[in-house]
Amino acid sequence: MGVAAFTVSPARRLSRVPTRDLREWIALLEREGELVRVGVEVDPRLEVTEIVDRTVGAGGPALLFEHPKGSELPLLINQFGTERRMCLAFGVESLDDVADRLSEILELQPPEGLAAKVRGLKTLKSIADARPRTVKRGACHDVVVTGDDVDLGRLPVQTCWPGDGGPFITLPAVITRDPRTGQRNVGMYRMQVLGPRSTAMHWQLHKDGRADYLFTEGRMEVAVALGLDPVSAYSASAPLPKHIDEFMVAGFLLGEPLELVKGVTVDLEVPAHAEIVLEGYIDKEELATEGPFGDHTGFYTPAEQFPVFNVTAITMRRDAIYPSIVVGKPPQEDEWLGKATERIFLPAVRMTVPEIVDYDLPVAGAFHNLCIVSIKKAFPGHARKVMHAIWGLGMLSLTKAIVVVDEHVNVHDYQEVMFYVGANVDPKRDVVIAEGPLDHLDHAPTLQFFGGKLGIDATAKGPLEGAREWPPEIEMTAEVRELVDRRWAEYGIDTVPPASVRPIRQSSRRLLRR
Ligand SMILES: Cc1cc2nc3c(=O)[nH]c(=O)nc-3n(C[C@H](O)[C@H](O)[C@H](O)COP(=O)(O)O)c2cc1C
Ligand SMILES: [Mn+2]
Repeated sequence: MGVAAFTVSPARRLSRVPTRDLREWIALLEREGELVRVGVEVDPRLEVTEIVDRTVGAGGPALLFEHPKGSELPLLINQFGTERRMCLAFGVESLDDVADRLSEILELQPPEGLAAKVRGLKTLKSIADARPRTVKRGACHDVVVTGDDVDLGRLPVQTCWPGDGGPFITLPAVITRDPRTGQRNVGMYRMQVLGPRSTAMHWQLHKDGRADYLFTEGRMEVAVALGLDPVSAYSASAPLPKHIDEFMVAGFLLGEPLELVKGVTVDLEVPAHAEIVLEGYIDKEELATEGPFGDHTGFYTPAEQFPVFNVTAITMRRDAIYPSIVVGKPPQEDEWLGKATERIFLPAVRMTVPEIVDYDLPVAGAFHNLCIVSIKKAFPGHARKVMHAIWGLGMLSLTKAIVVVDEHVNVHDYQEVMFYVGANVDPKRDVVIAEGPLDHLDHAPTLQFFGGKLGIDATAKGPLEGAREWPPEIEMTAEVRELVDRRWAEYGIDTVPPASVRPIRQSSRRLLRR
């Protein structure tokens, strides 16, 4: 990013300031009619999952279980389960507004005129102000339990699915440091509770936390924050490049720096406002069997060896609230965390591959199984170029299948995409089979981590790609559509609503939807 370059686009106003901690967030959800308190005792073993599964499926509210069986701490779940709540979390009208804020930074251009210069400086300041701030005291240290008094059994940790290997902490922000550079990483990696003072640490093969672990000799310190403001919690799940501190991005998205405090038994900083913090260490050679776990793939991930996290301290706010999430057969609550990432990262994807117009990672494809991408096609083989770019781009490199369509196709309309896959594809000419890295959790490939990739070029083809003359698509003229719009009432056909005047390309979309 060039420091000398400034943005010229107007600074996008957030519709409201995002909330600063979990309690403010719960209060906001409650004011917005987006939260239900469940007063009766409910078992975090399976029962919570079944309730949440039904609630998520119905587009229902966040749930605060005030009396989870066997624990004093209330359990918050489904805080992210709808698009509206995800937007409330970021304080925006639409998730694309968050992307717009990021693209202001990514697309920094030399300013023209004073107003643009001032806006550019504001943008730069917002980056400078995003770095976390260390403070002396944090509410997360209201209660401190160390050594043998540590008992993870006090937390209402869910056993989510009947075949799970045990209870799993499912919504943690795991904080580590790169031993070579000291740079912080924050990742969301589930943690199976193995005993009162130990858990497994499920950082998968391609993740930054795992890289920090692999670079460490001997013992590494780890801190885990539970119960953050929703933007910071989201940031732990964001697929950022390794050298970028997730808490810095959270600060940028929040519009003010995150406040961190030094841990009580580790030399790591944790968010001062966290409801609960687990501190401890991982010894390089100490592994344990993790899983099985009912995963976001919709299948049980089989047991595998992962490092053991030994807990040296639990610190909490007074009356701490424990956050949880259930993953499983999609759609689940994590659908909207994934969609937020899809929207927020579009500008970054387009910075590297500017011919990309839009993309969609279908929830049913568990995000890594399928990517639909629309492009401004400019030359023969362009769709293939974009496929290979995606297979080389950050975490998108794990994508198994890619469908490429022309720019006018709405990638979020799967019916429309199917139409072009059917109509525009000669399987012999337009299908690419490649190989590459695959998601850690993908059970289908012959080998774990590595296997086949599928690319489908559903763009219109030209003669240089071996196609015959491409026929025109059927469209009604704008004049006749306007005429029919005008005269609609005269026809007396009440049951079918008249089409408003649409851009040419969208008329076929409407027909397809029927
Ligand atoms: C609810 C939820 C649970 C997740 N669980 C895991 C997990 O157990 N292991 C893992 O490697 N990634 C998991 N992820 C994905 C990571 O959080 C994501 O890849 C993130 O970018 C990792 O951070 P990193 O890029 O700094 O490694 C999960 C994501 C969500 C939303
Ligand atoms: Mn990271």
